Amino acid sequence: MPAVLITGAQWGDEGKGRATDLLGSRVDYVVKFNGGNNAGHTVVVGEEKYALHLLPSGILTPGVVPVISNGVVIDLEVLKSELDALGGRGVDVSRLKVSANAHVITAYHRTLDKVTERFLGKRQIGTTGRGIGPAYADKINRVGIRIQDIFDEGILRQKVEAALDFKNQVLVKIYNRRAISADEVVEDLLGYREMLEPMVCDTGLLLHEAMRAERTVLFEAGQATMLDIDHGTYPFVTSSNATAGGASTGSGLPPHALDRVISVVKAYTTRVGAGPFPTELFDESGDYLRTQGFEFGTTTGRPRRCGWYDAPIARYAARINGVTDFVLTKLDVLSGLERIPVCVAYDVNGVRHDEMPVNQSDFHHATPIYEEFPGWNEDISGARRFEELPQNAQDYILALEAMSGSRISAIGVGPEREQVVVRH
Ligand code: 2SA
Ligand code: GDP
Ligand code: MG
Repeated sequence: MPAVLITGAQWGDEGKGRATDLLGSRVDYVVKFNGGNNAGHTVVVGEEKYALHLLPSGILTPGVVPVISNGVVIDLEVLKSELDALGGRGVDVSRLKVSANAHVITAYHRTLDKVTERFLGKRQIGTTGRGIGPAYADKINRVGIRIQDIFDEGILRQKVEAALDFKNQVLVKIYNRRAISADEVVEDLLGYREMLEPMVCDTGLLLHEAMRAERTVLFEAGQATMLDIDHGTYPFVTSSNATAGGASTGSGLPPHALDRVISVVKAYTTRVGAGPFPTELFDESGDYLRTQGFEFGTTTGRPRRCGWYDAPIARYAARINGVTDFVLTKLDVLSGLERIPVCVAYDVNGVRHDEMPVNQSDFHHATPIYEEFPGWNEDISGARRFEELPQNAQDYILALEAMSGSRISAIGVGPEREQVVVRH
């Protein structure tokens, strides 16, 4: 398996960090190609729990080369503190490579993210407040600052001044905030030169050479299909491509490089932030999933919205990403439920939709059509083979597999490394 992608099928937090870690010992490079420190990927290794934001989860596996490629937006303060924290816990972080073409998140992006959300009031997206959207907006607007600019002070100053020109007018005149000083931003960025020096390179070339040498490259997406800027529930999305296509533009490897596309899907559904969510539960079942599954944001600590499994969403993810395998996580969280509803289609104003409606307001008004499956009471966290799962759990998995558009190759039965049932 020379190049493999892992992405989320739903609205994030499906357990991508955990799935990446599962493959860790079989890969040579792990590439983060989109997003930034809005992500929160949790990996549990024995007694140790790691919450990774900007760094790819592969950094935890000895020998793996972690790569932050061109599609990522980097908050250098966060990069430094994550590296220091991991280093302090004995993780070797010296192999990290960072693309010279990745864009940086600066103080003004963080400020703009927060003030814009406040300004939107009831219409807010519910962002993580990390400056992600404003940094990508600058990239697309061609006023972004790239990692390579930090190594040329003259260019850096020019670019920061150009980027702040308009923003300061908006901050002062519209948001009634103080203007941001270009000098302060430049000084701050220059302060990271020494840290960056040994890591920065042409990661596109690095990965190209890795592929030629038949090394295994794993792409780890931040966020998920339904949060993708093009294919998600726009505008309630993040500002990057979290789907398979993003791995190519976000890394510089050609689209045909991918051999296997793994989509991580939770045995139920969660979402943080605003936006449509047809199977969302507002009753005690939702509280049950939140409590049993400990559904709180890894980055912000926000309670996640919870609902039942949505098969049209899984089918959509299978189609958009070209999924070859699903990893179904958190099956153990469903233990103890008498009946488990699964959304098989939607009703939109009396019309049945078997696929995700293309029209966003239809999706906002979609009512799930449920099929119910009998639950199980057994503790399944010790199961390691499919046959060791209770019959009803096996039937639930097979039913999801039949309606989700690809095979389910592994099943998470607990957060720890070995708590998994591998089928293929
Ligand atoms: P942003 O900050 O601009 O990317 O926010 C835009 C939308 O994307 C959602 N988003 C996420 N959804 C799930 N998990 C994410 N990572 C953290 C986690 C989130 C947290 O692992 O739990 O801690 O709150 C993530 N990052 C972005 C976000 O909620 C907005 O809907
Ligand atoms: P990511 O953003 O997709 O990497 O997911 P997060 O780390 O934000 O959230 C997933 C959470 O579920 C983490 O706390 C994981 O430790 C946990 N987790 C992953 N797989 C399983 C599983 O199979 N069972 C249980 N109970 N927890 C899991
Ligand atoms: Mg997460």
